[in-house]
Amino acid sequence: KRGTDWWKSSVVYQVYPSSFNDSDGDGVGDLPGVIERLDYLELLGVDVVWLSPVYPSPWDDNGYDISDYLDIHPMFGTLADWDRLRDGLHERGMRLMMDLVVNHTSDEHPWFIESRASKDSDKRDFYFWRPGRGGGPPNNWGSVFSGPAWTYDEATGEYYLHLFTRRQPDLNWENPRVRAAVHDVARWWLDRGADGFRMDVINFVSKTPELPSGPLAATSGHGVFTDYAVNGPRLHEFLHELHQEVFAGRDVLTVGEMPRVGVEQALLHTMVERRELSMVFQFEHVNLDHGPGGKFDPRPLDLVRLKESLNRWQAGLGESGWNSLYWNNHDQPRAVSRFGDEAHRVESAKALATTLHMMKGTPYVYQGEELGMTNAHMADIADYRDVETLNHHRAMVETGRVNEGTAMAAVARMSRDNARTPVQWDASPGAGFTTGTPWIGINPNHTQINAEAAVADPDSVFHYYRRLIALRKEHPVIVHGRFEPLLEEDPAVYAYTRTLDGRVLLVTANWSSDTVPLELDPSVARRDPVRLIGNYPDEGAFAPLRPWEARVHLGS
Ligand code: TEU
Repeated sequence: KRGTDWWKSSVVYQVYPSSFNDSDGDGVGDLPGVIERLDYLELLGVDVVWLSPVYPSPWDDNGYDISDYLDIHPMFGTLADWDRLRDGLHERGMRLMMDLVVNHTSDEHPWFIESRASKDSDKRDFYFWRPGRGGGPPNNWGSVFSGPAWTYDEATGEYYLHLFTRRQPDLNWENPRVRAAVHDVARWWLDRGADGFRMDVINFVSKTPELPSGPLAATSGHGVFTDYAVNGPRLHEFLHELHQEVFAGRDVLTVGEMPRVGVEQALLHTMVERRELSMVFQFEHVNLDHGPGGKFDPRPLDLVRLKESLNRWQAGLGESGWNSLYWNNHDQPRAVSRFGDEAHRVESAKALATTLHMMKGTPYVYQGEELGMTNAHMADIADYRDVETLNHHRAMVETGRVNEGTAMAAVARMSRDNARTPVQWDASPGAGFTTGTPWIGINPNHTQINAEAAVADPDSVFHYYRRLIALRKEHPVIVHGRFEPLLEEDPAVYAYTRTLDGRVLLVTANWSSDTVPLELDPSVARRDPVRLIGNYPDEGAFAPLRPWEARVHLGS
């Protein structure tokens, strides 16, 4: 459906290519491997595939450090393979969204190589170069991945800024030539047939020009850059310019990844008349279980706080903005382990999916989430690959701030590698992912949890996702209905309604392993509610909810 807001009734599936499917036995997933699984994705019923970076990269941050925006990393294949993937998706009526990582490049990108070569380089102000201050960095900012956010470069005696690793220098978007270069990259992929972009930490691209030091972080000893390098003064201007220069007149889906964005800003970013983005990824709900020390200082999740947050986003963007909806991605632990309960794995995976997919917004399914894949539970730091995990583990243990056991428990619970173990296609030794040695360990539970078993089992998490996704196409109330929360203070039940043209969708889910009463007046579902989907035998809309029971009823 060209020209309409097709992305409002779409479901997006995220492929993290190095862990998705390896076609040539080198232990790393690749583009031909994705093409091999297009029938599986079509069966699931997803509409868009978001492909995490597949560009040439030295792989310091698993491809989020790009050295050539206009090619394919040889380990993934070639541009001809990309064209075949694009055609394979389009033939199936599906779309392909690329990952645009333009807050920073790799330090091996030609732009940075030229920039660092000399102070008079033509590309010098493509990046943030500053003299030191008092024998140290220009300000006190710390990197997201631990350590300082500045690295001294001997060759020209100045420091350069990197909010992530030192091999991910930040691009200077104050420079109109940088913005024009980014526009050219985006246009190139759209002209080649891409259908949109997920835009990496795109709310980091406007910084306060003076780059002032920030308040000290709780544990790192470095300053926090959030006040000066996130949601900065020219962000709306830069995004509107990008829209007008590249997206205007095209039928594209754009989603801006925005750590620390609030509802008010997200509304401004997603109101269609402001011509910025289709939607954003916000992070409030995936930061609720972070302690003062951040993600590796985890705390138990409180459902009432989760409901308050997500319900506020539903209310805030519901009428004139648009929400993305996600529990998982390649940066987050697996939802069934983090928000659900592995002791009730299948029921809780279905309950989490029901809670999310019936909300107002565009749902995102992360590879393996539709199988109820769990965290990896790797107990040895040598099994981890993620630079964020390894850096923070080192920072915790080397400083003695945290004992080894506590550090490993935090890593096992929160590491991004939990989402990056290979997709479990079958019960064979290589899980149907590879015939070689995988770049990261395969979860031993692939013998039970795998796509082959799931597709064959009508009661699997997979077929439940397939039916949830199909409901979105069948019932306009799911896409357009007004969201209204219920039982906000209930510690175990997530409940809400969606209302459109006299029809009411009642969604209830028990986020606990106890059977709990459902204290709702039957009038909330109008008359004769009919169950559309549920993960237990149907005992009616208002019967007590069994452990991790979820239900969707439609009344009118
Ligand atoms: O992530 C942004 C980001 O800050 C995440 O790293 C996440 O918030 C962090 O893991 C929380 O501890 C994007 C990409 O999704 C991520 O994979 C990259 O590592 C990062 O940017 C740098 O490109």
